[in-house]
Amino acid sequence: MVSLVTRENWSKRFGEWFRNVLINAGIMDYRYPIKGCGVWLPYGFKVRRNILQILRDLLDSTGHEEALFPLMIPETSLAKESTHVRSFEGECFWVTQGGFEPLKVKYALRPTSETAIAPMLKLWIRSHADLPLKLYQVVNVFRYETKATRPILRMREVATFKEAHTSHATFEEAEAQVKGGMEVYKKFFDELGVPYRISRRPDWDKFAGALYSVAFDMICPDGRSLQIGTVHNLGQNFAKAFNVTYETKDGKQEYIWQTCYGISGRGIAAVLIVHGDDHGVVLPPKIAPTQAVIIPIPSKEGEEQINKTCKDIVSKLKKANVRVETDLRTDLTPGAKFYYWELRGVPLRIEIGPRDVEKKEATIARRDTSEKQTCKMDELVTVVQALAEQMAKDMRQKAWQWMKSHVYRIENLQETKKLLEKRAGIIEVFWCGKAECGHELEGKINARVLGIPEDVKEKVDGKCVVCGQKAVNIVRVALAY
Ligand code: A5A
Ligand code: ZN
Repeated sequence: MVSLVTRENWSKRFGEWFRNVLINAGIMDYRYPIKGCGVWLPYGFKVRRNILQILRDLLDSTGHEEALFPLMIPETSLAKESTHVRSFEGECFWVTQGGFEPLKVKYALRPTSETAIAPMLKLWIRSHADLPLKLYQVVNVFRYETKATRPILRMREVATFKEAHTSHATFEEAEAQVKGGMEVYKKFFDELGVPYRISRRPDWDKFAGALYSVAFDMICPDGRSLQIGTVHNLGQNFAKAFNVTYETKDGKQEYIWQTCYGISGRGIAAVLIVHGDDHGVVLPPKIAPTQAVIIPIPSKEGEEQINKTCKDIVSKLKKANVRVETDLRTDLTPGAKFYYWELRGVPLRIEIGPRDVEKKEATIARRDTSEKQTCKMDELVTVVQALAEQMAKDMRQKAWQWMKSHVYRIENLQETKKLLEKRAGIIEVFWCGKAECGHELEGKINARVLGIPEDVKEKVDGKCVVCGQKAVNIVRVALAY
């Protein structure tokens, strides 16, 4: 057991908190003998599965279909789109040998799958009737990250990578799909109570091969931003590189228009990070593998009665589809059990002691607020369900409030720099829109341009913080992970 970071100020030592909580709560063991690879532990795997289910449901219900493409991409395919290959070739793990035999064409372990999919689209798409085609897969991708790797947040084997790839007949349809992808991601993060800002990345930071990229960023407890999802309009770049065309209604050949959007394990990490506290993770009830844990408070006389009561409660809650478990371990004190389940973020704890049995009551504690209440045994199911719902709402609201209090609108560079040094969060400044000013801005404040707001549209009336000329945009900056 690795010790948790001190209970005060975990936000200042967030990296350490995160690493420790992952292993202590049984989510990921990062001690695998390859840098940037980790093991999803059984409990973490259950959380992961529940979170992915939300994403799958959202995609399935909006016309996407799940598929599975091969892990390896021949270099000849990867190299077809020139911007894409330039950005990714240095980030690939390459397979160069089969057994002892050198391969004639080396294979990349997919860093992302545009170039695995495009040659197949060419076989499948013939006419406008085949469009739109909206596919997604949940796979592992590999990126030879040179920045410091971090568990889940920056992996070399990104073990959880949901990528959607869509093909359309027109630019307008692809544009609409970009909005559609953003809607899916908004719903996904809202369901998890993860607050975000959506920004259109500057041209110099867009996905390699895209017309433009839109990103969801969250703010970590240490004030740094973390990109948790991206939506890209690929235009016809890959279609042209792979010669993927379709026959239009009036019999002409036209290149397809494409979009893609991805969420990685960071989407899971985000939940752990925004809701976590000094005691461990706090899971929204919807994704908690165990939603309520029953802990008997032992007493010599009443033991039989207590165990019977626990069993009754379990069967009642199970009937109501609550994922419930009783902790009957005899080698742990109730206090040690509280600690154990708190660390793992179980939303509700139900304590049953002799007094509760006597009074036909149960004591329920909420993980997020530590509030305790008693309720009549015959109202338990209703109370548990209501508490779970309330908890999800409160967690979402608290997280959004925290994030909003870490977004600033500032009109000069000095103050922006000062705030960033204090790791205050995301700063919005006025920008003339010129790339030179953008780069200069990044240099001067030693931070990253996240891009222009895609979520809030407002009239811009101000001066560029770099050159002083009339601003055309608000631009967001932050210390970014
Ligand atoms: N094909 C598109 C969707 C794509 O690959 N986009 S992306 O490069 O932006 O990756 C999608 C998301 O994966 C990013 O927004 C980021 O949140 C996450 N991601 C990227 N590299 C990662 C890494 N090394 N470890 C964990 N997550 C990563
Ligand atoms: Zn300027």
